[in-house]
Amino acid sequence: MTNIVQHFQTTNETGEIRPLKIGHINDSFIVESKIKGGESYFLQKINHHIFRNVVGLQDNIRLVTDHLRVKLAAAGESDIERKVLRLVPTKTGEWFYQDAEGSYWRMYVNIENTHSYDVITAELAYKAGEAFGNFQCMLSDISHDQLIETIPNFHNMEFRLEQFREAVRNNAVGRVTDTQWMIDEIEKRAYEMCAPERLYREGKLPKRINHCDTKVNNLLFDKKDEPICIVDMDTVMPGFVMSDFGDFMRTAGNTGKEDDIDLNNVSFNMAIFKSYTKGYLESAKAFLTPIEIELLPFGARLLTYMQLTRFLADYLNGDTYYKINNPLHNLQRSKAQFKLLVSIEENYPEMEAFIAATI
Ligand code: GN1
Ligand code: MG
Repeated sequence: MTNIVQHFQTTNETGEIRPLKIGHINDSFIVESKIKGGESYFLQKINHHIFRNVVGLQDNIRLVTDHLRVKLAAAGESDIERKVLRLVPTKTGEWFYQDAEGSYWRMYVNIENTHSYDVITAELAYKAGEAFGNFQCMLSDISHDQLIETIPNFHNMEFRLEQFREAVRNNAVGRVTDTQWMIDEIEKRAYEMCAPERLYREGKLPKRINHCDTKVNNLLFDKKDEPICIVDMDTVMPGFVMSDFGDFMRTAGNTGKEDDIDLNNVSFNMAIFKSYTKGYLESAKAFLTPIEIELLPFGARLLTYMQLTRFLADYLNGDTYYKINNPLHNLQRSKAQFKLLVSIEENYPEMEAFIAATI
């Protein structure tokens, strides 16, 4: 591993290299400095079977992080190096390094003395809402053609359903019979869940630059529990704002874990929804259209449904996409997402009423 690190423009001698157990796609490591107090780094092996255009991916990240730095400076913010990720170039001036085996590596400066949450309080959810609203706001003037879709059609529900149906048709590892009940539940909701794509085609719903992976733990907090930096920029691309809103709800609003074995733990937490929505609308209301605000609760349903569809498709395909801990992991994830979806559906009228009363 030191072998890899030496190709990057680090400012100090490399100390310990620790693997991190985060994410379902890339492999991540912390590279400590040998000398105490020196800069540490966040090293990642990019899964290039999933992110096929690594050059485009890294260009996106560079463009977005540079843009955020300019925006924060213009707003008079201090401590900008802790508020935006900084890519470390290789010694030959590139934004990634490809090793002899063909693997792609990238490095960021590690933002120290920060933490993230898998479970969050309502108070922190309010701050998180403001932070993600600001993030979208700062990116709103990047023109869409400057960014590539690092994974084409990433949050396109029609496309995800096509992939899902193909997985059902192929039945590659014979898992369809046992999961037919969940396949039916997905199909029952399929037409409704594609409504945003139809609204987009009709010109009624815009796309904006989104983060597209707003899991609660992709927001770093500082020692005072203030949001400091949004991380994991792999999927920043145009999409519906309800997607980012919805993915935060799917993760932070879940009283259980994404892959909880005990489904009794899984339900939707309305207090988190209310606080996050308040914070988010405070920073995002100025640029959102009425239909975008109205559809925010739909986003919570959509992203949970989409994740269910993606996990189950992967289970049916024989676990080719997400990292798994055990052979039933994707099934377990699917069941937990389905339970959450049902709970969101039960709370949906109250969510809509809350939005209507807030605006
Ligand atoms: C993947 O690897 P990670 O945790 O950043 C996935 C997201 C899913 C998420 C589910 C590129 O994100 O879309 O929502 O797992 N990322 C990709 O936890 O597919
Ligand atoms: Mg991610």
